[in-house]
Amino acid sequence: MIKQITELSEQEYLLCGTRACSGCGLAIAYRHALKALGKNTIIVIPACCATVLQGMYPVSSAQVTIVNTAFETTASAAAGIYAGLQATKNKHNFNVVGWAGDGGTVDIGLQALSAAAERNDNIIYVCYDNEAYMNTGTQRSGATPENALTTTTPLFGKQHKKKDIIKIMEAHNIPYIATCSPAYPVDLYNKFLKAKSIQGFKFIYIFIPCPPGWGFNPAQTIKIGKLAAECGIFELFEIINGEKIYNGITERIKNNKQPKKNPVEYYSLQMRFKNLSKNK
Ligand SMILES: Cc1ncc(C[n+]2csc(CCOP(=O)(O)OP(=O)(O)O)c2C)c(N)n1
Ligand code: SF4
Ligand SMILES: [Mg+2]
Repeated sequence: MIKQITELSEQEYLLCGTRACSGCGLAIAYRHALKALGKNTIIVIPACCATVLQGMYPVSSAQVTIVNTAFETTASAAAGIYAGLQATKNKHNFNVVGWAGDGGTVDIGLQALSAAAERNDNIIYVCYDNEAYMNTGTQRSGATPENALTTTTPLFGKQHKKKDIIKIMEAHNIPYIATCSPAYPVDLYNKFLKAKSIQGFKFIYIFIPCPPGWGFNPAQTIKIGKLAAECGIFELFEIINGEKIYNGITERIKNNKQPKKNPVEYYSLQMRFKNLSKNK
């Protein structure tokens, strides 16, 4: 575990020149997660921005083994790869990681995810949540928040509440659940390190600010990520064998060491909430 960002390894597994948009929160999170996971890692990625980010064969910005899989199969493909490594007595102690977007997790990949969690397969499953189907043009997903404008909710914003994937995963009684954000890279790095050391199914949720999809200036990715935590829209925590522990800024807010911010600034910096009035 590290205490500050200067302790991060200089070894990069995500090289410069990814195909992500400027200011992409996913690229920042992926870079730090890969530093924690290290070279002996196999990442299973379905159709999503992470596929685009890594580039097209034979060129790749990611320096670990990547298996691209069909949209609904992230967890089953990762579980199968882990089983294959075991069956062939592979000695490299690979971390097998499923890395999917919110659409690929809370909607289309949910069945395979639930099955792998129920079997307690020894993999890490990452849901990076940019709160819409971004790769195909910002369509609304189950994880899109209420009132957000998307290309499929263009007039009044989404009329339904955000699906709570953490509660769904909690119900599977898995050994480790954690939430993190590219705005808090040390916390993110440490949570991936911890997940590596735990046997069984690990679920990591990453809250990903997305400049083009949310409609904000790419220079403000970290600011938006911090504001989300500072006003309690996104919370940092771990659930270890059913016990919930708040971390960082969320722990300070919960224990009244720091006041929760008014969410008006968070909403007003994003075009997707331009329909909201300050009172709603
Ligand atoms: C079965 C299937 N349906 C639809 C698609 C088209 N598709 C590719 S990526 C994508 C959006 C993925 O959204 P999400 O999982 O949230 O990841 P993001 O693009 O936001 O990173 C869609 C709909 C597909 N590839 N396969
Ligand atoms: S659409 Fe959003 S999540 Fe996807 S690459 Fe661009 S900034 Fe990143
Ligand atoms: Mg998405």
